[in-house]
Amino acid sequence: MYSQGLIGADTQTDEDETFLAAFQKRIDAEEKIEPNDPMPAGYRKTLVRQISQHAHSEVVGMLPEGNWITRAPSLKRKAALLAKVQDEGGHGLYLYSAAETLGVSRDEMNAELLAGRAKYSSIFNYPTLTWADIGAIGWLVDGAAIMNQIALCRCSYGPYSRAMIRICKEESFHQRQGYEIMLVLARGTEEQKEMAQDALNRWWWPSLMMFGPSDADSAHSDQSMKWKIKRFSNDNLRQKFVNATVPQGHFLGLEFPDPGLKWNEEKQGYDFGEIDWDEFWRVVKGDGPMNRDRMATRRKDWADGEWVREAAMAYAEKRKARTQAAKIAAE
Ligand code: BYC
Repeated sequence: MYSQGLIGADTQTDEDETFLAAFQKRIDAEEKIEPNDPMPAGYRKTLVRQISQHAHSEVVGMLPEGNWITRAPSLKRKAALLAKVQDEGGHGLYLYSAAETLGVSRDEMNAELLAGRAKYSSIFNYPTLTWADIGAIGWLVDGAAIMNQIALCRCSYGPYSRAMIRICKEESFHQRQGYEIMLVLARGTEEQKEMAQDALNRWWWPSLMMFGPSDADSAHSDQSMKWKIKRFSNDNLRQKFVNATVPQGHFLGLEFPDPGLKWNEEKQGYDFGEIDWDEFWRVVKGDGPMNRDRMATRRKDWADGEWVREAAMAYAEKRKARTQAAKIAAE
């Protein structure tokens, strides 16, 4: 995917047993790995893959909600949604910067996305049909994101873990604004309550899919947990999310679209039905309801933004020349 040259020509080979053992010792001792530290090629590659996918998810994730900025039901709602979508753009930037510390350029990551080779979260390939979807995204999608990202705050790679700490603070606000939208709708007219229920029906299963394939089918989990990039398995985080979210839905007076959902006293958690994994993989492979639309929008936005990039570069070059001239004059 990314050229080896860019992802660390200096990296030790994974066959160097002594090096691998010493590296694992640092991980086991909970030391943070920093950009200039030696690291196995596989560790670097896994981080570039995960962090760049995460950054792309934030940026593509602006699209379903951006769809409602002009139609938010009040000025207050519009301002909050605008701020949330801007935060997501900011999260993308922190994450691209964290990935850049591993030797891959932002242009290269972006090219991978626009070429359709890089993944982003499956959740953003579903449409936002009503205002209640904005509530459901905040409550469920940001709720799922936080569950996953709180664990990533303790990721062994320093720049990623530090970016996650900042991002999680903002995600908490996003989750609350979403839940509050749902609360208002659920306590509103019959029609508003139906809208809230319909949004939950459509977003529940895709939100559970955000955590990735089941542990048995997760290609990367074992190694990522050994390197403490991931702290919990996909199924473990999914279960924590279900346990935290179901009581919140019941408080809203809404029904979950899963007849298999029930409290299990023995495991002190909820049992839930089987995820439609065919749907998950279809969406991940590009055949979800909105995949083509999302990519077409990203490509158009990138092309439309060319003059902004050119102007920014011209300004930066002019400033650099002016600073240099002032320096020479002062000598
Ligand atoms: N969608 O071995 P696995 C947000 C891929 S955005 C698409 O378990 P891993 C927000 C996976 O990449 C939230 N693809 O992988 C923004 C792998 O494919 P590759 C985004 C998925 O990496 C705006 C393959 O399936 N959060 O917060 O160990 C508004 C096998 O999976 C998905 C992050 O990105 C999926 N759902 O675990 C609101 C968190 N799941 O790479 C909110 C950071 C799996 O081999 N990422 N795949 O081609 C992670 O924590 C992990 O990458 C995952 C997957 C848990 C997602």
